[in-house]
Amino acid sequence: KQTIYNQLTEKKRTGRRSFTVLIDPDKVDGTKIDQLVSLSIDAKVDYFFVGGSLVISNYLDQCIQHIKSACNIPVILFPGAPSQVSKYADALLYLSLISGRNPELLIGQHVISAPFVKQSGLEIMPTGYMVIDGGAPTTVSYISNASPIPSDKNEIAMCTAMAGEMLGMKLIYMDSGSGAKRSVTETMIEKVATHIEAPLIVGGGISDPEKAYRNCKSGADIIVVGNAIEKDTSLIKEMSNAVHSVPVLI
Ligand code: 1GP
Repeated sequence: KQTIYNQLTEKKRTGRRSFTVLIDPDKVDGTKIDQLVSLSIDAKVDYFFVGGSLVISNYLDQCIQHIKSACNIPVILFPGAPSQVSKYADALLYLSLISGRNPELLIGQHVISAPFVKQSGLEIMPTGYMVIDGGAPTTVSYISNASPIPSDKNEIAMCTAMAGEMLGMKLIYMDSGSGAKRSVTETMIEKVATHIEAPLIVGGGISDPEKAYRNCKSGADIIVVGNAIEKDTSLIKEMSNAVHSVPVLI
């Protein structure tokens, strides 16, 4: 069986970008999920990320089961905490907050949850998670108790991503935080993308299709959008089309 990671590297090799819809289990009910799923099928969305910095409800398993029963789009966990693991998903972004210096989020929580994560049987994708300053404190920057990378420090971002990759991380995720005022700059994306081989995920504050398109042109392989879609679901199709219209570079 082809793993999701193999699919991602194959897409990267052939220059095809992916569009991902982020679903926060706290913000959706059954009806909303049905609506998002049907729009996402129609828009040819590549993946769902499910999770968030704060998942308050006990609704994660149910939310994922609901998505899985309605479509074949892979569901990838994007956990804000070790408790956000569900065996019903297809894969797990195994995040280490490499932009921060909080040992709990670099390795501590991983040690505590390791047996549980392994037992889940999920495809584990080690991910170097980099929070980039988004102009104002976001939930992730507050909760992580770690400074984000300043938005204009492209070299720091580049060296952090390179170090993460050499430590064995298979994906790099640059995130300016959900609802960020400023999303990651194109110059920073380009700087990071040209120095790593791993697929590059970019998200946080992406609110229009043009931005999604330009991020891909700058080197992002996977674009993640949550907030903007919650406000206007018609953006699912526009964003997905924009990401998929980026010329394939070989
Ligand atoms: C946040 O990258 C995601 O972790 C998505 O952010 O909700 O701002 O689209 P938005």
